[in-house]
Amino acid sequence: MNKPTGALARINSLRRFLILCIILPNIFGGCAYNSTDREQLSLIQSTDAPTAPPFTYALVVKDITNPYMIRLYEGFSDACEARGARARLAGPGDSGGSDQAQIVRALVEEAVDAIAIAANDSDALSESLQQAIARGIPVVSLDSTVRPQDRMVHIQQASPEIIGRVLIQASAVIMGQKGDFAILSTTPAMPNQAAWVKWMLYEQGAYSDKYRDMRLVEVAYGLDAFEASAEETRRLLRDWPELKLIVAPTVVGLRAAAETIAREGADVKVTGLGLPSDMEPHIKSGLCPWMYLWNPSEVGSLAAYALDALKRGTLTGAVGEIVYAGELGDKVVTPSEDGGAEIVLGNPKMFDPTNIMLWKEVF
Ligand code: RAM
Repeated sequence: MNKPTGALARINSLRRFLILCIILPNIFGGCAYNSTDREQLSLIQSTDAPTAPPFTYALVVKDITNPYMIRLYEGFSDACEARGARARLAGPGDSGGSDQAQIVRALVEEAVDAIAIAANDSDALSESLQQAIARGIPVVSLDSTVRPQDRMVHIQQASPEIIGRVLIQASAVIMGQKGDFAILSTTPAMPNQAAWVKWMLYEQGAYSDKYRDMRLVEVAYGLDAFEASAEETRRLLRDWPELKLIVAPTVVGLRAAAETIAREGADVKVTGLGLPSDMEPHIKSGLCPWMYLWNPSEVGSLAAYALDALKRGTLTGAVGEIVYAGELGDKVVTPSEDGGAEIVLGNPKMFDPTNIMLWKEVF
């Protein structure tokens, strides 16, 4: 074996010296420790690896003006801090979608350490996410999926099947299982919205007897933008004078529909996925008898813990793996309905007059 030289030799000789310091006092009552040793000790300290800069994890949201996305980031950044990493927020100024790929490419060039993304359009993102993966940058999707091959794992707020089917079941109860209703979504390409609408249509079709007196007049699209969603609501009220309910699986669309109906004084109800802090007046007035969601901050937090585990090599995203997620506890990777893998946060929560005053303070 080669004799150690240089810093390693000095480290070894100092180590022997320090061991003698421990042994000798028991024999000779003390240990000479002179300036040469101090220099050698400082040498060891100076050869210690400099403290590595913290990892930087980027969250690419659908639209930085969407309050739901800001709450995703709040949880994401808190969890990054808990893991000693830096958080970066990025995203288009609207949900038009085209800028997300450009933003991902810029983050790849910046060599961020990991990327989490809520997709506007999974097809449009594929090439840029493949560039990230090719550079060794771990990628997860959260809230809205990208293709399984473009991510290590998806962070799923709740089962898309449960969300879609529960929204139709709730719509049926609210409108007395008869009359005209419309769905107000965002865009046909948004992965989470498309999955929820698919399951809404499945529920209505699979149980056609139960819903035989309900007529779905349209699936309308408000782009996850308040004004566009409000305009779509006004158009639905004009085009379908017998409309009894609008169900909106988007926090922006649900708030826009509720506020537009209230302003127009129309006798139409709403339900869907909403932020309690947005919807409290409409829950209390009965315009929205009840609605559903999950805590977006927890979705963001779970994504950050997953990215950190991927970056540190304690997670690959394979089904069956367990990831530590702080206050959320340990979460398991399970198969997702798109053929990939996901980590599911939990089930949707229901918000109604009995609990809205509590939850509006939370998110
Ligand atoms: C909108 C977005 C988001 C969705 C929520 C419920 O803010 O479409 O992706 O999860 O609504």
